[in-house]
Amino acid sequence: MYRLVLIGESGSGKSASGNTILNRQEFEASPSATSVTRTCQSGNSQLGENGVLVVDTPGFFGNNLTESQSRAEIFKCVRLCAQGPHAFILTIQIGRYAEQERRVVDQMVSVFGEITLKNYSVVLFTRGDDLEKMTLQEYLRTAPQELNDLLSRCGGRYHVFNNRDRNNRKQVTELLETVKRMVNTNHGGYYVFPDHVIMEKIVAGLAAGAVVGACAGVCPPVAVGLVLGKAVTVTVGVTCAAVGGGLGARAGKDAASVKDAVVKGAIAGAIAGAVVRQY
Ligand SMILES: Nc1nc2c(ncn2[C@@H]2O[C@H](COP(=O)(O)OP(=O)(O)OP(=O)(O)O)[C@@H](O)[C@H]2O)c(=O)[nH]1
Ligand SMILES: [Mg+2]
Repeated sequence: MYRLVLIGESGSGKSASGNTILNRQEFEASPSATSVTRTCQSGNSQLGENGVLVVDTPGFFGNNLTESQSRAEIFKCVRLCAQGPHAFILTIQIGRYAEQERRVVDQMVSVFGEITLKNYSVVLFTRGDDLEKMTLQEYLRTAPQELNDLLSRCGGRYHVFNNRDRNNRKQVTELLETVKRMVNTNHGGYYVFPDHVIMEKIVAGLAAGAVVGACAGVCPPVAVGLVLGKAVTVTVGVTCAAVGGGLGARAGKDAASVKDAVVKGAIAGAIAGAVVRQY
């Protein structure tokens, strides 16, 4: 089963395109000024020889989530794709390529790396009906160079959907053909987070968890020990650091960023310290 993640600016037609691919009203799509999709959702269908799983995501921008919440949602959606997605479908409205769209691409590269564009992305233009008599090629000749550069960065893979014409199944088959070719080129591979990104978050979570865990576990007993004139062993501190570090590393692995990993690690450490010193 091919696993596809729809990514794009809020209102660019991700949910509508997901519905066109699945040929049913799986995701809510509407002409709202604010973001419609708030959390990642998925739906699948036995399309073609392989079947597809489509993951719809909240818009990177133009939603009411903070950047960190957006990133966390995006990470979650990649995890909805089992081991990782075969393709990122980057939706862009016909007639638009401005600051917002550029930022989506920059953000995508900063979260997933340039390799995502090169090996795992297909640009999907939506509102194909707005082309009227124009072909996509003619439209691209009038489009900004930067948009054409983006298509090159995505290995020249792009398609157009008219989501008002869901019965046009040819547009879907053509998109899936491109996905299939790309997956074959990748020898069946799919996108996985680079190890170093995960490692950085694990280390950040571990360090924060260990330090905060040790402090939370040791500081109150030290204070109490001073008051009561009792000696305090380092065992409590070491145990708290170990448990806090372990929990911090686990929390860090799933965090949206290194900064988030530090916060989550610290919280895990504080809880570990508080619990461990009870025993
Ligand atoms: N005419 C036309 N309208 C479209 C097309 N694709 C999407 N729309 C409309 O554009 C609006 C926004 O589409 P959505 O699919 O909700 O956009 P989204 O990217 O999921 O938006 P968020 O969930 O807010 O991030 C809806 O009213 C869609 O019906 C298209 O190909 N043609
Ligand atoms: Mg949506």
